[in-house]
Amino acid sequence: MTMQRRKLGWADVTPKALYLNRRAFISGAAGVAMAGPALAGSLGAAKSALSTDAKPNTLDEIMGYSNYYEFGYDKEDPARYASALTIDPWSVEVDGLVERPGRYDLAEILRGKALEERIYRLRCVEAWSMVVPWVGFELSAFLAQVGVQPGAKYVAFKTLVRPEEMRGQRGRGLDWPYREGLRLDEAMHPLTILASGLYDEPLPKGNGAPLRLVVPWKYGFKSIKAIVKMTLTGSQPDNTWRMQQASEYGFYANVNPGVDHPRWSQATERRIGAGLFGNRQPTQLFNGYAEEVAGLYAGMDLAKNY
Ligand SMILES: Nc1nc2c(c(=O)[nH]1)N[C@H]1C(S)=C(S)[C@@H](COP(=O)(O)O)O[C@H]1N2
Ligand SMILES: [Mo]
Repeated sequence: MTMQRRKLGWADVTPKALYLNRRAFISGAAGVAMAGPALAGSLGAAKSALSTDAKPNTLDEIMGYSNYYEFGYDKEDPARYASALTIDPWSVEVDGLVERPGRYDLAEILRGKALEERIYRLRCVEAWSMVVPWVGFELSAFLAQVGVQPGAKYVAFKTLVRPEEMRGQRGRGLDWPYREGLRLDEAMHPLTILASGLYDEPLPKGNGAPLRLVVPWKYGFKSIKAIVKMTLTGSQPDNTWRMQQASEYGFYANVNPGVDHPRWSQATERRIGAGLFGNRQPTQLFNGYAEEVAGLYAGMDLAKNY
């Protein structure tokens, strides 16, 4: 994005799965691939009608081409370096306009939540895309657990800061912690999930373990990883890429083929893993979820509120 220091090259076009030490970031994934239904997966997530029927990218494609600046700027960095992260114990601090503020440990957050497989399209603002079979639960279920007060209009999220384990945080880089936010109605939408799994296994560290946001109709940067804090607030929170370059990255970040990034077109996208040629496809308004979410933005100027 803004921080990118080089032009797109072959490294961007060819996911470097062969470079990756799969054992470093996947536990048991090979078993999933080979075992078939009887042994597949460990989470037993229910299928969801909200999943796309598009074919998911492979685990290697998903893990081998990723943005997670806490581990570096390169697409391969999360797969190379995220194994250094400790994710147990983990808790999320919840404050602001909530009935039950406090520190919720991961077990408390997951307790009683029906895990579902949500196969979603993911569209990065950089104009590449994937299809990802996440496992998670609706953010609205967690918001019900903490109790949203009437004055709350937004949810703000923060990622862990731990430079000892997140090598990308040692230099200057972004203004840590990575921050994101949603309007409350966006946060409550059934498509918006907290993901704790991928391919029916616990979420890999490089994908934002143990808990990340997924908002499939928005550019990928909204889907914040490794969440440690949520704040319910009355005013629009900061978000990292908007703070970095507000003329290029907004708060809403709804996928929109008709609103170009100042430096590139958003009309088409490159599907990771689709091969080198003929792999550009038209970008869909709201990433194909217009039927579900367009109503949230009725009357809004989408070019102004990018
Ligand atoms: N904490 C944190 N969350 C993050 C990012 C990041 O750098 N740090 N990158 C974002 C961007 S730009 C994208 S495209 C998605 C990528 O998610 P994926 O690894 O599942 O493809 O994560 C988003 N969430
Ligand atoms: Mo992105």
